[in-house]
Amino acid sequence: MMANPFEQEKAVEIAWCPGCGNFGILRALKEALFELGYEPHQVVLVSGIGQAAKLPHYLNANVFNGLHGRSVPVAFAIKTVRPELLVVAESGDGCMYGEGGNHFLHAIRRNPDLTVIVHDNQVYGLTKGQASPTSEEGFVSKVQAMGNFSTPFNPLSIAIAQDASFVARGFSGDVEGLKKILKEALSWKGFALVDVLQPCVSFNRVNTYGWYKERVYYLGEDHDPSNRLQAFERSLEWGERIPLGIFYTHLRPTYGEKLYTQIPRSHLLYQGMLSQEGIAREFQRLM
Ligand SMILES: Cc1ncc(C[n+]2csc(CCOP(=O)(O)OP(=O)(O)O)c2C)c(N)n1
Ligand code: SF4
Repeated sequence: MMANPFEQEKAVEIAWCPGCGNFGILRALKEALFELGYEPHQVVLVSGIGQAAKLPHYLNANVFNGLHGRSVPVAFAIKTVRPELLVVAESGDGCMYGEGGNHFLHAIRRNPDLTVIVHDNQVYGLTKGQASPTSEEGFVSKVQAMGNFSTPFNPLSIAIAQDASFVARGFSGDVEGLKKILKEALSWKGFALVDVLQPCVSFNRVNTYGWYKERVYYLGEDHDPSNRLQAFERSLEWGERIPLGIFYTHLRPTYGEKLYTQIPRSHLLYQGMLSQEGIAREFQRLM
């Protein structure tokens, strides 16, 4: 069997704690990219800051690791000027929904052709355990010592309400199931969100592998992802039972498709100006 080109040739020391849910996401993503037939040079992974944001360091592909919360706008820009690349924005729930929350909302509206993978461990892992936007009410941390009193952000409901093109949830404790969802998301044309339940074994002692395994189930044949109200209803389900799978899909024109009907790709902005000399020349002309 052919070796997976996304595996790194030289082993890199992985900074995650043993047993961290991030390992399952890394494996599912590497296998999904390989099974879809991508080559590393065709793929760009963009992340922000946090434990989750280290993922692109651990596989063989193009990487941009930038500011906290800024993976989506950077990925959006890359996809706009290089639409032939597969662009994935990924980060933790804090990075994507907290620091990057405004970018997340507005990207959904514009529908760029991106896959957005969120490692949702319901905690700030890198900074050692503060409550994140998705932490449950009552979650106790060193900062929220008497329990978190904020209502958790529901990324799926928000994305469906905003008519995101593809909305799914996976669980990093089921790598095969997650890989299947990722393959659908990576093949989707438009903004594809995959929120991944990712146990943080060091700082979240509530939402553990066991806690999830007792609760998660996959949406069945009776779920129709084109039915927005049904998808919204399922997205509100949390507690005794937690649904996984593809909640909502709505194929609609992407940002790139709309942009290139207004500005052909042959325009200066998207050709000569992409070189440093071209940008300098155009700048001089406009001054
Ligand atoms: C603008 C800004 N605010 C705060 C920080 C400090 N900081 C670094 S990582 C982090 C939390 C990361 O949590 P999350 O995105 O959930 O990822 P995880 O580490 O849990 O994977 C914070 C608050 C920062 N680097 N930049
Ligand atoms: S602190 Fe949590 S999220 Fe970070 S590597 Fe350890 S287990 Fe994973």
